[in-house]
Amino acid sequence: MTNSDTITDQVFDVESIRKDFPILQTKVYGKPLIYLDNAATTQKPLQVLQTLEKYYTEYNSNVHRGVHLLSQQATEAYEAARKKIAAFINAKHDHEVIFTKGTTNSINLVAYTYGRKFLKEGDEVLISAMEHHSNIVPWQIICEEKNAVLKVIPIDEAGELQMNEFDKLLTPKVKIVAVTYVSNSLGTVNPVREIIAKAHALNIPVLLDGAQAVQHMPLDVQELDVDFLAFSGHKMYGPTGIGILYGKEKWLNDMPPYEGGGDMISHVTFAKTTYNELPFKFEAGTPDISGAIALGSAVDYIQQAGIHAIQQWEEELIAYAYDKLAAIPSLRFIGDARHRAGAISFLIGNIHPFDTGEILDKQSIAVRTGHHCTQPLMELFHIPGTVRASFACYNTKAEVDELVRAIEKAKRMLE
Ligand code: C6P
Repeated sequence: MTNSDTITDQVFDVESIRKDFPILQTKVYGKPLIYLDNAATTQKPLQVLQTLEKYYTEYNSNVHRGVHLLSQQATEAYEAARKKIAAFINAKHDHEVIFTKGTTNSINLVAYTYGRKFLKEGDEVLISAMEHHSNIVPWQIICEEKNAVLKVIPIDEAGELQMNEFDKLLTPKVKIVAVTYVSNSLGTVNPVREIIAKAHALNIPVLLDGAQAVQHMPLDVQELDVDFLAFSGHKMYGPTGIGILYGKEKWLNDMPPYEGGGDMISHVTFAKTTYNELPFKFEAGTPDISGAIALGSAVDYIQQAGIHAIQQWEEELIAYAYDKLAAIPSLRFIGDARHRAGAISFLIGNIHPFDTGEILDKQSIAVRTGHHCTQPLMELFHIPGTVRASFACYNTKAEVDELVRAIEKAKRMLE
């Protein structure tokens, strides 16, 4: 089954999903935890935790190295996880899926290797005003090194990309477009199909930051025809320390290696080294073996729940939350895009987001406050940060009601 399969009859039973996440039974300050910081990292289901435990208790061993049984088992499980992830995003080849440490690491890999090979003085890299620092800073570093220019697609008040400005900025000088699929701060879902089609019309590759997309909606890299996709395991019910770079075979073959070391070589002499084939060329050193295998379990978990069913449930939940939050006097949303997913950002009157966050915390509600690693975006809105509630498949409408009640209490205390 791939992501693009339409599942119309899958029932989403949030109460039974919740039973899979032991941490949701935790009490914070004596009250049940309400976890609404899922854009930062999601909680992990038992299935993922058990995979980690099984690996370390039953077949912990290094991959691609030993002839002994345990090493073979570890290698098989590691490569099976790659296959699952390739199927999940519908990659044409398994070797287009590179295990990395996470989204940040994946984007740095592309910035350094693609950038080193293809950027020249005066070339441009096009990003957007709503990027996470992880999709700004690596490009700044390589642009500085290459005397290339970083250009930024502006956004409007609603937090949507100004596509007419994108059209003007997209010239043959641009050597790569790197944009987020879903904004972690605003929840905006960007028109990535249009961006990719327009960039490809000029033979410009596109990197999508999928950190806030893959856990919320079906994503098919062949259908999108995207050149690179970066995402993190820990935001999609998997462990921290593991992530994915998908890249089209053609680009990955053309790019030089990122890090040198074990596993990424074909043959080493002091005079010259030849490199391993894909995907190993980009996986130097002992990888996060348990993390990769457990990410495979997280993908199984999402597939079993059904990504379409998850999307449908989260859309219903977010629409419910918007309606309820909109009814709170003096609450204003930061970002009001027509197409949104995952996160809702807001401010209450003149109350500093940290103060709201602290009072919510004392009522056992975990939200994130601050700039969310999107400082340039916060500057555009002339705000120090936002309060952000971000959702996962295990959240409920009752939790949204609790959030609303807690915000009203915060208002009474602070306004
Ligand atoms: N955003 C948030 O609370 P890493 O840290 O490498 O797993 O992911 C970085 C990253 C890149 N792009 C986007 C769109 C992201 O949202 C993130 C992580 C978290 O919003 C932590 S700052």
